[in-house]
Amino acid sequence: MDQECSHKPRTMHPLRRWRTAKFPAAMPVFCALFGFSVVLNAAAASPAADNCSGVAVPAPAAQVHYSKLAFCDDFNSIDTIDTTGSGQAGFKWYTNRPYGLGIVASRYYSVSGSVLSVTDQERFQSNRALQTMDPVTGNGQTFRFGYFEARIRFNPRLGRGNPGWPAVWLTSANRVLNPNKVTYYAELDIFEACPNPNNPGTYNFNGTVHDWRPGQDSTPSKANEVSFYSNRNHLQMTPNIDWNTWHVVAVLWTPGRITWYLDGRPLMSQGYSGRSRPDPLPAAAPEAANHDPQDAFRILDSEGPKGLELILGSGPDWPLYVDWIRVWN
Ligand SMILES: [Ca+2]
Repeated sequence: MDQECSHKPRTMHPLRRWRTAKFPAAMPVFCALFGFSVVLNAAAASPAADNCSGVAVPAPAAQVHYSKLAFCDDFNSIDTIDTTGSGQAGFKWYTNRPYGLGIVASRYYSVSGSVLSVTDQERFQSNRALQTMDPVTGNGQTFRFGYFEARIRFNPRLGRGNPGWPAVWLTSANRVLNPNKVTYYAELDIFEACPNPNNPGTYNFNGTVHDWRPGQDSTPSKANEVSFYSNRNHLQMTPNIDWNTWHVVAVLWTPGRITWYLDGRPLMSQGYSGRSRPDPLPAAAPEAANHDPQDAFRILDSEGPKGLELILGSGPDWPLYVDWIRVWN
């Protein structure tokens, strides 16, 4: 199921423990330069260019009455980013990262022409550059349910051999704030660029929900290892999509159901419930084989008091460009 995406390094990395949050062991997820800054600075001041106010509720959100714009960044200023890693309240994005990753240096992200660019440092760490919650202070915004949408683009040619990949995703705030205590948590990947092995240079749409649990192995070295379930239809072939042009990737998350969208078109959906098995059934990592999938993914809805934080990231020297990002609930 997952072998279509085989970008993942095969060797075990010393930082794997925290990386499992993004690089599931058995899920080789895998899966431009903006030259108008002067013009767009002016454009950004006009109401027509404001992608955070007066915006019509997108249809998938309207259908479930998620009509409140709970979060939005049009990236007209760097001021929404906590560039110093202060952790103070009032920012939309935080640069201090959890799991000992430290602060992402400012050269790995920028805002220009109403567009955010994010990469990762040369020694790849994670597809995690900016997040909506500071991992130390807990300040910032987190989410439970909603319609999450981001207008993005990236240059597929830069992905060759790259250890990372453009990613728009959410993970447990509880886990981030208490990494040594929380071993059962959820991750919801809105979009990950997954290379198409049959057509190098093209990227597929990878959207996944993870149910992370303590491993079954009781040996000390694996005591904290997590198992996971992932929906079986997480990878959607999008060979004709030119990722150099803008596309809107999105997820609608309602209690018991997640549906992924590309440019307003539903791609796939995952249902879950405590009363019946998830539909479709989850795929399991080998170490998760003994878990009963009946309750898989329910952790998503019952995640701690804060829910999930939203994260943007990519690989080294492989910018993910984000025009805007919104959350409706
Ligand atoms: Ca913008």
